[in-house]
Amino acid sequence: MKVFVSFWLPEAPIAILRQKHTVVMNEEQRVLPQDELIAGLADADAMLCVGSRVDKTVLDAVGPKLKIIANWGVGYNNIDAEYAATKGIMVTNTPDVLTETTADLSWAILMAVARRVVEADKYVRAGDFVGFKPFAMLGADVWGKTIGIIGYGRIGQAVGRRAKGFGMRVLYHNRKPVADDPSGAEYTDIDSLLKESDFVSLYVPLSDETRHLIDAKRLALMKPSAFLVNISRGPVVDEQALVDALKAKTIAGAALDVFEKEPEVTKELLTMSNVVLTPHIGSGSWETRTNMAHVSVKNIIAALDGQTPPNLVNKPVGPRG
Ligand code: 8YV
Repeated sequence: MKVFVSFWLPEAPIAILRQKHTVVMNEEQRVLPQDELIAGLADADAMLCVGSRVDKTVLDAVGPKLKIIANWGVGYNNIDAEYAATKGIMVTNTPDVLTETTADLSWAILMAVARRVVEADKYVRAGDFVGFKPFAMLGADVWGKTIGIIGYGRIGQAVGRRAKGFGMRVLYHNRKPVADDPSGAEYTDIDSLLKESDFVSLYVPLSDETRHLIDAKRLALMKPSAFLVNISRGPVVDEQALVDALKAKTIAGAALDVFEKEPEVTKELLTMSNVVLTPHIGSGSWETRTNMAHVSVKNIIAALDGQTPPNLVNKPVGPRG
């Protein structure tokens, strides 16, 4: 059967697909425009979706054989999974494999903004380090502070576990309190979390409910000494409201791996030294991004063998193709 892969992926997982199926892969390092995506899907039985937007228009145009869209990523807001279900198309994602790697980057950018690592690196490279200055380039302590984690799923909890190593108090907000949570994290409402935390860190999926969850009103609840970390999805934060809060110094800084209009970044952020910016690399280690492809491949093979794929996220109506 034909599997369409929308962006180049490493050979090891793709070789497994090739043992049973014909793989047609976009070999270029570019996200395909909609017309090329539709053309690639015309006679495909499966799609391995890497960063492509699969909306109603694409789903209305796909060929009759398409059974599964295996998203390479845990977040699948790029795919209209509910609409796909009405057409009998399965949608899967890649949970678990990327949890720890994403939690690591979250800490990397949190520490970087608190301790001014990026600024300090620039300072040394510019030749400005001409003598030790005890009170230059000072940052904020991380250890012993309070971190507020919004979205306490797999990644949020992995971040919470790491916080314990820094002797921090961990607050979290989630749709529901997590049962049997061994970490000692405290469940709180979102506004109390914003008021009490020194670091506010976001791990919610993007939905109508979470779009602009962090808006001007909520930013205003944060302490002037607090930092915001976003590694979830850009539109969870009202980026202009964040710029305004940073300019007004009502918060101390931000570390962002995702952006509201990605890959566009609000210009003012680029000039702010109390902001650390990374290009959506939360899961970005070679091992993890390869393992994500292995998970997508497993889901496709199961679906094409007539089984329920392990990471199904929608409820397709009846079989297809
Ligand atoms: C992916 C991610 O790289 O898994 C996710 O949700 O954000 C990343 O790991 C991204 O989704 C690819 O578009």
